[in-house]
Amino acid sequence: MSMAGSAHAASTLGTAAAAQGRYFGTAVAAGHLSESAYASTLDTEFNAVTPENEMKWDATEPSRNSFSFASADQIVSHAQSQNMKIRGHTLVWYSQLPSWVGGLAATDLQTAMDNHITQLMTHYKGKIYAWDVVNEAFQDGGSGARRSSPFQDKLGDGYIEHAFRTARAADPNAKLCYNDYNIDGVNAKSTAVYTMVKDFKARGVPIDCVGFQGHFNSASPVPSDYQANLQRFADLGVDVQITELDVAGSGTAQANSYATVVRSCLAVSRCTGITVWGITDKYSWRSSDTPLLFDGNYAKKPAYDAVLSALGGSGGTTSGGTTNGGTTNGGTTNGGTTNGGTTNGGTTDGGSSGGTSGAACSASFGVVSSWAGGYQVTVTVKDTGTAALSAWTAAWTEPQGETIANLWNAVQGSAGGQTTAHNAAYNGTLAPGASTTFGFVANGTAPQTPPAMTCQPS
Ligand code: 9MR
Repeated sequence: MSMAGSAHAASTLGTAAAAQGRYFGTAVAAGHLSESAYASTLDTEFNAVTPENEMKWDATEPSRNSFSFASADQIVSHAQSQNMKIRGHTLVWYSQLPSWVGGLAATDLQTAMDNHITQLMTHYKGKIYAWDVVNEAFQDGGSGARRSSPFQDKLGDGYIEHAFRTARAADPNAKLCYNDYNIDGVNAKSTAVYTMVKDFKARGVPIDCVGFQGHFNSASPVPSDYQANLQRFADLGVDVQITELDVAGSGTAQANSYATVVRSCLAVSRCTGITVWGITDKYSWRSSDTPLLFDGNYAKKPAYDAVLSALGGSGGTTSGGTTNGGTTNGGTTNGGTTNGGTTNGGTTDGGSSGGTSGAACSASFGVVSSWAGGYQVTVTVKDTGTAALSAWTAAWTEPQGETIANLWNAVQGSAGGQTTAHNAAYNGTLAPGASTTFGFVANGTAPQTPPAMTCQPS
């Protein structure tokens, strides 16, 4: 594709995040969608949504086996019409739980929990990017213990993994997340969650992601080990997402906290996206803290500019910022799991294709999307030998003058004047014939002919 003029950075949160292979979402309340400023800010700036309350148990199954989806459906169809990702929030949570659930005896409670998960996930099957399967199951403070709830108290620790297994069966294509607050830094609570996720991964319990809510204020600021904490979870082989971000405050301090969160997410290749917990301060769950990116009149705050700039975009309040800067990828990409929309691609085998004796692999390059000044690539690495691989390194030559802005699901390096990508801790192992992917965003022009890529099984 040709694009006249100089390269423009993306000028909305969603397009800027997409250029980094991420989504930028917001919590949405169905009741506000009819307000034009609310809907237009949503549609212009964001490319993902989370229903703020409409998918919770009290909203969707107020009495047993009687499901009401109207409000959540409204958000889902709005999001779909705008090509937005949808996070499902939430299936199993101690709060906003109708009293009939707490009144059930253990066996019946298990049946009701399974039914609730299955009914919701079936109703929205194929439409949800990620579900918060279990929310806030751990206690605050230093104990690392599970929080008391009807589920915990009657079903025991095993209810969480049971919920995840039930969820996987109901919609195998949705990412399954555990979501919590006060787990943003390394602390006793986050370590308890970490230990659970590690155990799930070791035992094959299906879990794909951890949601870090990110409700910050002066008593609970963005921790200094925020990025390191996200990374330690990512290193377990799960995606991480910032799911309910808001920062009490105003001005530069608030802006800097937001920027730190965005930069930390971008620095962690498996951090697939950020969701703020509302659009405008006037509808925030803690409105008096003015914690969001738009004020009560939908004016962009300094925090908005800081986020856009940290995402690599430009054109916030200072420069008008209403044009789209030539971005063409419409915000449908995401880090590490991109598929579809490949405009060109090619494979160059490191060995030869199909069943080379011993260890061998290939790397194939596919452009997922491109915009003025940048493009996103997914590389598929395949074990083309007869032996299993425990590591791989892909190598290619970046076109002169181009740089990689961000690379995920592999570790970037260089050797012999080429760019290299070595497997991450969690995707080095490949059986013969199996493949995995990594991705990157480059500053430059998407090549018409894919560059030659080599792959070494080490
Ligand atoms: O923002 C939500 C607010 O409108 C509800 O009244 C509240 C009730 O519990 O839940 C808020 O959302 C919560 C989210 O579902 C889970 N993490 C904490 C959020 C803020 O309380």
